[in-house]
Amino acid sequence: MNTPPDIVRVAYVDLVVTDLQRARDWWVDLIGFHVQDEAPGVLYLRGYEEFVHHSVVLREGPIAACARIGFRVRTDDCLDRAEKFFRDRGCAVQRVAAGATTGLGEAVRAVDPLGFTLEFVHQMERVEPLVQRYDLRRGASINRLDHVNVATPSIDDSYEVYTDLGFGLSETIEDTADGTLYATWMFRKQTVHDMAFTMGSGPMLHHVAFAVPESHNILGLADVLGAHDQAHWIERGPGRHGVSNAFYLYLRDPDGHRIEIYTTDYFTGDPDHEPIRWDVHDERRRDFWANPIVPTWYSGSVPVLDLDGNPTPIVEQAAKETTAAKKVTVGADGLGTVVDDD
Ligand code: 4SX
Ligand code: FE2
Repeated sequence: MNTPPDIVRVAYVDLVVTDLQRARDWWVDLIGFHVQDEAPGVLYLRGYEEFVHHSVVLREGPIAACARIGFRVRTDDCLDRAEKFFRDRGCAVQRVAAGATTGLGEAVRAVDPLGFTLEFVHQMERVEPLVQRYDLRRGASINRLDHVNVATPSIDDSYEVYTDLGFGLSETIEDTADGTLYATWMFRKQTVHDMAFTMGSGPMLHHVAFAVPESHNILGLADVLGAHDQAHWIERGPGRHGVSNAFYLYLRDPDGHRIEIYTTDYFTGDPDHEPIRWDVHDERRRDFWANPIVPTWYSGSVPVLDLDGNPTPIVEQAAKETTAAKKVTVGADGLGTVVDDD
């Protein structure tokens, strides 16, 4: 087996939106992203704790979709390693010249065995630090891209591929009785995750999560959305996750892209770090206060594009976490109740 590329972190997403002005009003004015750069039909955004050109590209196009998920690699050699890693697995691979995306050096694009288009890059343009520009922060006070969560019908396959790519496992949701894996959280940087895999029809993008300084930034955003009569953008939360222990809020943008505002998970960098395994019947797994999860959160995801920019066909999901979980629910009072399957 060849050496995989040394991935530093998930670094950016390239998303298609159907109305760029509408997306700008939402992402920049309401949620609080910083506009680093723009050109006709495209917007480059970052958070206030990011020192490189962008963590989000929004491009205007015909359907809401995820064009690719970007990873920063440690050295230029890692581009060859990425190319070989995916070619050896029979995946479609493309080399892209520096500057193909503003702010990025030479890149390797590959469709992983699950159907997700990934991009690997070493060189990213460094830009002016904004960490202490408190005068510019607004909305949720976005700091940085934290992770990308994708929906796929085979969590087992994603676990295998991303383990080979050098990812560690921080947490799982599984049926401890029959061994079915419903979700995994996997990391390269020393947090709970860079990538999470959620059982669902796929390949599809489930959400993109951004770290903010503290839980009060999340509560503050929810209050501001309420005050502007814009609370309908909230899909789930605010709440405390079981998995990851992070404080969270999920929003859907005007195109249906799901954004998570996320803060204060934990360090995973010790060499003997061990995964935390949640049983799928534990109602605290996704919301530690056992608040019910809205059904749209499990189903709504957006298509991903292949290397030619065409939507990738979707395969139906294999098993339903919600159905498994409904057999026994544990209320906020800690008492278990039996509920019918849906
Ligand atoms: O819903 S979960 O508590 O399982 C969860 C979902 C934990 C961490 C995340 O980032 C997430 O999106
Ligand atoms: Fe998340």
